[in-house]
Amino acid sequence: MKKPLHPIDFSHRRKQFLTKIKKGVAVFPAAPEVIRNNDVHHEYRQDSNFFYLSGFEEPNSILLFANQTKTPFQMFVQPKDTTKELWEGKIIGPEGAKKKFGADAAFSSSDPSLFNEAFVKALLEADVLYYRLGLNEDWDRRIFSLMKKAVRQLGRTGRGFWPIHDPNEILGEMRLIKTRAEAERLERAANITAEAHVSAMKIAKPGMFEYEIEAALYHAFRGQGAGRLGYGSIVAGGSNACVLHYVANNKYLEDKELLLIDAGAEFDYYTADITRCFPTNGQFTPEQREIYSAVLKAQKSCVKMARPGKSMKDLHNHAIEVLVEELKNLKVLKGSSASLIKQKAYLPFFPHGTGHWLGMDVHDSGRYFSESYDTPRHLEPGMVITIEPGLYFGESSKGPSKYKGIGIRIEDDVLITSSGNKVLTTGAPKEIEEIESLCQST
Ligand SMILES: [Mn+2]
Repeated sequence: MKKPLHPIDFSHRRKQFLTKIKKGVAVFPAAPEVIRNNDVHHEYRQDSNFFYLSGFEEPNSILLFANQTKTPFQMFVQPKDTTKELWEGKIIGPEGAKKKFGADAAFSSSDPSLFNEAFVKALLEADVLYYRLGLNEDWDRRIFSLMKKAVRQLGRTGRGFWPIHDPNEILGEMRLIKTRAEAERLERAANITAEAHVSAMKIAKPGMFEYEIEAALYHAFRGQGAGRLGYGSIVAGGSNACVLHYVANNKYLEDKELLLIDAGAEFDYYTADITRCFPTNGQFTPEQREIYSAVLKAQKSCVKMARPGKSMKDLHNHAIEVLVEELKNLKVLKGSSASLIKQKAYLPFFPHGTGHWLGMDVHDSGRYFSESYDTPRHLEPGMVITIEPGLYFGESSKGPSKYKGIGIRIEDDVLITSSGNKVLTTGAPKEIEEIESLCQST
């Protein structure tokens, strides 16, 4: 049995959020259901901010926050419906929303006028609206038309529209610093994902197809209780590794080529994000070893550097410095390091960033800069980041021909702590000897 996790305190999150919006009103529509074909839907996943504040997973729902009303947290949810429940499973309903999800008041969402009236009423007493524009055009139109209605109700006051703020600016900050319960879920996602990468190393052989490994990863994720993928798995053999967002996963794995896997399990709405590369036949070629060692050196050095007071930009600059030195040693680049860095001579080989915030979304919410968006912000205890430098020599690469087709990225998930950091993904080995011995075992 895995040790039980501390529960997520949704009511505490709501209290914090309500304090921050002051006299504002905030609206969160549930993620829309998306039709796949005819009457079949794509797999449903609740919107991250919606879930963060409610823990509520049903579609066709709305959260309405308004401090100055007697019911600061209102939910509009699907009504109970025995026929629908027969086909699709239990519906919580308004009563359940109050009892189990802490709503101060809850109503049916199937009668749109119930939300519309509550929203206009709350807006009339508010000074600002928190609503994320641009996610859903139907919703944008609905909100604008209700605001117009509210303005009309004000009469001739000379007052204009309510300013609209993106609630993600508040929630991004809240989500950025992980609580113990959140860190535990990320660690569980990381453990599940690491174990899946290890099993991929064990089973991959020349002659298999990328999708067989993709299927093995999914088996390992779901078999350990992960709800779903955190993002589409990248299972890229040979030069496919140089396609940064490769998704086809349908190539035959050749002897003497590397397999790059970038895949993460989502556990309880928190996702891991791990990348590992290993030789299909169990042994790195000398060229693969050279590039791998260069990336590993940069990656480990960045992990060492990750601590409060440093920024993501510092880590990226550091990765660039190490990789430029390594590329010079490998005779890929020539010249003074300072001018190579200034000219961005590394970009054809290292075209992406060194990491990102990680949490409910794989590229999680939260500012990367100071509040005025001008200087990189410092890392703080509780943040979880990825560290993922890479080097790529694609088919059209201008690098030495002996490196052609090699693409390497090594990615760990790192929790920033007061004394430095804790790597959550140590379960997936990254040292050459460990990888080779795992690949050679079955
Ligand atoms: Mn990543």
